[in-house]
Amino acid sequence: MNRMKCLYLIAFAICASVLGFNCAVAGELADEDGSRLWLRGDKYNGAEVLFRGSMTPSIEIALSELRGGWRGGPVRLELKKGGGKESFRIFSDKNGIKITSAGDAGLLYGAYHLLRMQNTGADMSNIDVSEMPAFDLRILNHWDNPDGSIERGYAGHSLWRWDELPGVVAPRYREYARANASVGINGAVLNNVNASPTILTKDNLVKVKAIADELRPYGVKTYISVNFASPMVVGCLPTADPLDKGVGRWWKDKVDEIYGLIPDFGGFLVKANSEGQPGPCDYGRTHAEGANMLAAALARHGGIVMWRAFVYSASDSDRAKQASLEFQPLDGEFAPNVIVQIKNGPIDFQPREPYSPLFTSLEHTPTMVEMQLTQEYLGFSNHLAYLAPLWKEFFDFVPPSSLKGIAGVANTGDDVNWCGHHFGQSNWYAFGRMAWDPGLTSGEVAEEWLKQTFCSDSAFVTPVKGMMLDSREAVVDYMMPLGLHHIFAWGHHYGPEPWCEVPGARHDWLPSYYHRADKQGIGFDRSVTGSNAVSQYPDSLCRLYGDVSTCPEEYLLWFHHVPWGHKMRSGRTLWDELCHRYDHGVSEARRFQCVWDMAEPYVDSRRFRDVQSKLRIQSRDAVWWKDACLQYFATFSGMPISYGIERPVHDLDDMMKFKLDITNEECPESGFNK
Ligand code: GCV
Repeated sequence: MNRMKCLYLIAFAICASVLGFNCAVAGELADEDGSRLWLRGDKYNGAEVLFRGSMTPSIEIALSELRGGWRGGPVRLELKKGGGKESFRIFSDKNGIKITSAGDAGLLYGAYHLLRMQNTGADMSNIDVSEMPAFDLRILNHWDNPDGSIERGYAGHSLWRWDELPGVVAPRYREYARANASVGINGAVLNNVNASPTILTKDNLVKVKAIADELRPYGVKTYISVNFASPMVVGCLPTADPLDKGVGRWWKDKVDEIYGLIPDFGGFLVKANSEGQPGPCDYGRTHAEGANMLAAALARHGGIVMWRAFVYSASDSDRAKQASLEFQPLDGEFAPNVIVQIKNGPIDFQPREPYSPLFTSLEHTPTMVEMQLTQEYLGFSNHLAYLAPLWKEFFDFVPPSSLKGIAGVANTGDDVNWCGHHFGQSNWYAFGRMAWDPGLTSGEVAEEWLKQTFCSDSAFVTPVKGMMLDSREAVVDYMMPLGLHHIFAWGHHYGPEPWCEVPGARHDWLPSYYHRADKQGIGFDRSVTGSNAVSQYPDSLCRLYGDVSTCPEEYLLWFHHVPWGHKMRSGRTLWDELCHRYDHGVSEARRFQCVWDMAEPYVDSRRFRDVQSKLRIQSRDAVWWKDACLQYFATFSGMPISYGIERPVHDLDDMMKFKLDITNEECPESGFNK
């Protein structure tokens, strides 16, 4: 191909994408079910794509993706020495575009990056882009059970069809791997952290191998969660004591067996001595002793242990302090291939939490953060909550460079659109993009996702992106504003039950433990005169959070028990501010409905209607939250619901009697809806 023709084709590709040719005129859009995610580029099959060198399955995929999707001039892929195996450079020279990397994974990521630039209308004149991932470990954690259910999964059943494997290997495994690779996710923990020991039986390991074989060409490593008592349950040993020689040997043999099947196996994720799971503390051993025993078995093969710090034994009356109290004294005691995996906040994936102080107090221990994509506490797959702003908020406190990796509890299932809500896909997408480059803004990522998933017309992208960016804050406002947390219903984490009392239940599983509303005020006093959780933060934050007059209002009721009449920055009393925040959350949910309705000309009618009906549920749920919380808290404040806001439409008594009939693995069709 001559140079002019090549430049012409590049120019055509740029113009076409800038003009947003993937948006048809209103009325001409064919229905889509969302199964193609953000990878909707139509097959073109005309691109000249060259590679010279030893072919690998990943490079074959890179070539085929480019041949199918690239609409510009020739592209050459080249392996070169030096640099990270996942890093890449894309640049243009007189022969067209070149992608170079030291590894085949890097070439694959480079191919997806080039396609993303094309499909989002990026400026590709004089292209010269060098990219390297911020974290080595960019892993999805699936809480999938052997019976096909998913703990806190709201998008159908598990992707993994354990009953059919290894004989039948579903095509969705590759589609899943492809989606991950396209955003740079390089690992998947296949099973629930509440792990069944049976994952380690020979029969099941062969199934794990079958999945690993599908994920590998896309650069996605396979990991599994293991149950600490496996030597007893699977190996019939009398103990699982990590210092017992027989136990160590059992794990070593098991690990050897795994690597015999899966030579590039990633390692184990472990939830130990947490919520009833077995662990080293059952034998008087520490978390470090438990983790290091597994690490020794894995180290010879280059495997790692991701050891979760999600523990809350009653070492202190404040649950928010317990993980730090248990793990901080172990700082420096973990083997080099152990990474302590810490949830972003000190409690449990609430709509808003301050960061977990373990991130700044573990100075000699590799750590990784665990985020939750599945919306266990943010309206399941019914509510639109774009989570990138939540993750960015975390990175404002915990620099990515201080972390080894990032894990996301997956929101995928076997629903046709993967995530239950079309906009749930944006969290999967954003997780991958931010794990690669946490410096991207939430808006940049939302825009990329919208352009590829729906349409690039700015009349669509600008308002819908605005809605996404405001969505998480709206959820905070209508569920738990000003630092309130964990006031969910007992049987599920979907709707409000701030009044919930269950005789004999752990106090720290009940909403009243968290909101502490009484006649004087509301909120959990974690200041120095309260539980003193503030002291777990560095001095400057300890002072900031510990003083009611300087504490950021978004964390106010997290750190303080505040009188109802307390003057807020707005000039309102705390009670009035609470009323206004709840009301604002409701009006935001309603505004999102308007934004979406106006987007109708740009979206196929199937996906338009799907999202429209979810937004209706979200608005109704927002009113439910507002009416329930405000009327219940009014019984303590003794104050009327601020007159400037919408009046309650539900009776407190009705809401208190209402029980949503769902299990933890279902997404309800609606909430309280009288
Ligand atoms: C996998 C919360 C969830 C549990 C989850 C646990 C964890 O408690 O409600 O379903 O269990 O966190 O992260 O281990």
